[in-house]
Amino acid sequence: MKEEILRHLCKSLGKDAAHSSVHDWRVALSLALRDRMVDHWFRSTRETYETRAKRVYYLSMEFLIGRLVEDMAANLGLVEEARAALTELGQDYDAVVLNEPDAALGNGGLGRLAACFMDLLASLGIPAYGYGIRYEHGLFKQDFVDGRQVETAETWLTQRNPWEFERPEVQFRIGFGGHVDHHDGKAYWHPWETVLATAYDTPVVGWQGKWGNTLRLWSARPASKFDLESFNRGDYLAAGRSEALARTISRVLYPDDTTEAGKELRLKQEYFFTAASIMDLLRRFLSDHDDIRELPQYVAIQLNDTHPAIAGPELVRLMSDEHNLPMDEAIELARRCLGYTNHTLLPEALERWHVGLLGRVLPRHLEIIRAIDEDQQARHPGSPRILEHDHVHMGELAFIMAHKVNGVSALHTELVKSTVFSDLHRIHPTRIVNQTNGITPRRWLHTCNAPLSNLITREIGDGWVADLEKLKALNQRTGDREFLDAFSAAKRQNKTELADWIAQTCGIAVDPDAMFDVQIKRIHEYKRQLMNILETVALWNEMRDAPDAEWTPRVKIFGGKAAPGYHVAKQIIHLINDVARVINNDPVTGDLLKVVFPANYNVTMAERLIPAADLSEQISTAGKEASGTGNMKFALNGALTIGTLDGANVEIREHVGSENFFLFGLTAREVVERRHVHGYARAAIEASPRLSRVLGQIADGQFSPEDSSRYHGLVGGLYDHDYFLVTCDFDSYFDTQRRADQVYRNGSNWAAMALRNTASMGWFSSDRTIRGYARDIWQVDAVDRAGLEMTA
Ligand code: OX2
Repeated sequence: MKEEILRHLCKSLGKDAAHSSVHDWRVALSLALRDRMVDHWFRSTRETYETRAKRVYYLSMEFLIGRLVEDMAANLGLVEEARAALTELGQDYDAVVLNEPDAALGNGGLGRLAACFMDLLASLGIPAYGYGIRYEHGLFKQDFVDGRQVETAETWLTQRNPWEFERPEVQFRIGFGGHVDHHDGKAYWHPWETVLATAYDTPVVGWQGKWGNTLRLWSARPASKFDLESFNRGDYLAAGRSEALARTISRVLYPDDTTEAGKELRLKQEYFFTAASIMDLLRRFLSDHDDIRELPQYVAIQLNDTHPAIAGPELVRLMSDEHNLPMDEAIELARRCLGYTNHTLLPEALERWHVGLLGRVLPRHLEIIRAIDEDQQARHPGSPRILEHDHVHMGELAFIMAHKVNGVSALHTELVKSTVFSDLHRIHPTRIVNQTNGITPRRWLHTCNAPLSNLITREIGDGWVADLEKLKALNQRTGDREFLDAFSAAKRQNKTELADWIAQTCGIAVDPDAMFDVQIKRIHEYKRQLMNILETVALWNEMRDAPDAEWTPRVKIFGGKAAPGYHVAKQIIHLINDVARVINNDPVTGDLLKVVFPANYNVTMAERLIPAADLSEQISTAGKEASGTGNMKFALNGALTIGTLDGANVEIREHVGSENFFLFGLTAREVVERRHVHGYARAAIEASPRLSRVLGQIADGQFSPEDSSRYHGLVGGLYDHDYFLVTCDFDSYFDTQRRADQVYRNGSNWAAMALRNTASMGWFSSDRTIRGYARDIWQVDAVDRAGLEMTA
């Protein structure tokens, strides 16, 4: 390893060890690790070709990968070797690992799920490609200026990305606009604008390095040659115009995960990567098969939400316009290949394109969408339409073009059936299936939490890393004093490290013995960070009223970004920072209560915070969080959840036992009913002196003395249209927090409950999830290539 690192430093980077920076060492180490992956990768590809195995194609606008060095080293079993090599070379391994920028090609849960799935597809030996966009700028960087969120461009690609292989030879022409000619019963699309999609491949090797898949990300390039004539005339702008236009397409990730955004450019991005992926997979299929009718036997395409839903019409276009299949046959064949995962019920996140826009950008696809709509009507008269009120409904399109549609938790799946797709569900009663999300235990316990991971391995061996259900054995230790102490000590160590980091990055001293209460996720009204900060103020009030009472010291930790155009979410961020400033400087409460909000939450920060959390905040309005995956990561790392009956919380509670979960709040059904009660929010506020007091303080400017009216709108909004029922759940949330305080004060009981959480999380491994997709949707075999035991 040492020699390989030195060789890369010298031969690949052209650097002399004596004059190399930590960046150079990191790139050299990454290249050395990548070398070790390549053999597995080639072998896997060869085997897939030889056995003509069915391949899975996972199409996603987002892959929230984070850092890769540790992940790759861990999967290859090379962490110790890499550490030793760098140490011998006089380098600090941890600093080298920390030098890597996060690949933030995603907004949140949806993108991180895609990244966890890539790990599992490789670990289970399922031949698969992840397809997405190689954004030049991933999710924006967040700073706080006077408590306000300020966004700047993220620049992960200004440094060399050592993991990828550029494939300039893999290129597809992607058209936009123009017109369609019809003659002799055939359609000919003449696009007005064309860009090239070029591939960049990152090998993804699974646990123990036995199988390798590919993450293929597309970058846009100009299709026309550089305009030398303009350049020679001195018109440099004109010379570079087509290049600039093309590049825009893969330049930025939309910083928006739940609202419709970006219109034309976003539609072009979606078509760009989807079309390139479909063309690529068809080319691969046809290199080995003659009859396109066999496609569904060899190809499963999963649509990660509706963003790639244009895959249906694109497949139909290629099969009918270029391979001369009749349209109805093409539709049926495409359907047998496609699966669609729905990740949200929020109406603003269900994509709809105006027919004017879609017809302008993709004229042939609009015709095909009409044909699909008619085909559906002919087969199922009265079916919901794809085209309605001058809009193309991408959810309906994805549903109709998929042979299976899945929700991401049991509750969410039932709501998909009974709300957004109720009519389609009646027509296609077997199409909707549930696949509750999962997380990769490699990254989210084994790699990110060494103290706990080592303790578990000492106790039950290391089989749990490949088969998380083995953690069940820990249930026998919940009465074992010595083991519980060791379990608590591991948590304490993580908390101490986090406290040091908080002191360094935020300048706030926190006590590792206080309860670390963490809410990290995108800032959104439905996720109710607002309720959390209101509860913080209420607690602060009561501590100040009786500072000598028996309190459980708390550190409230927040992390998350707001979409730049989402005004209310940005106000919530501002409020949290304003409240933090006041509380953190209050000598009366001192160490009893601190509020910490480190800027620029990302995967790396999650890996730091989750192992150190005591309490996991999963407090969304019931019925709104499709699943959540952070909730699983916390419980696996021995945090107790305070949460509503929403998304996967429901299943987590079933697995860990209701006595080991702090439940509060209205159910999804009660939420819907409550909204029908006239003036429900005002009534709830008036019935709660505690909440009224807090809202009064915020509205009066107690936390924003420099601008006392800053939160009038936010507070007024709660009185008038508290759609997410912060006011209605507030008291029950507050009381449940106090129950958590009490249990925490009795440390041993808390530790036993936390251990039950860790021990019961096996089911939430994405092993189980991917096996479910493989069996119920893709019809592919999960081969036990990585030595994993079959659990499904
Ligand atoms: C998220 C959902 O909000 C979250 O509940 C879920 O766990 C995650 O997807 C993975 O399934 N954008 N992000 C999501 O949905 C959309 C749309």
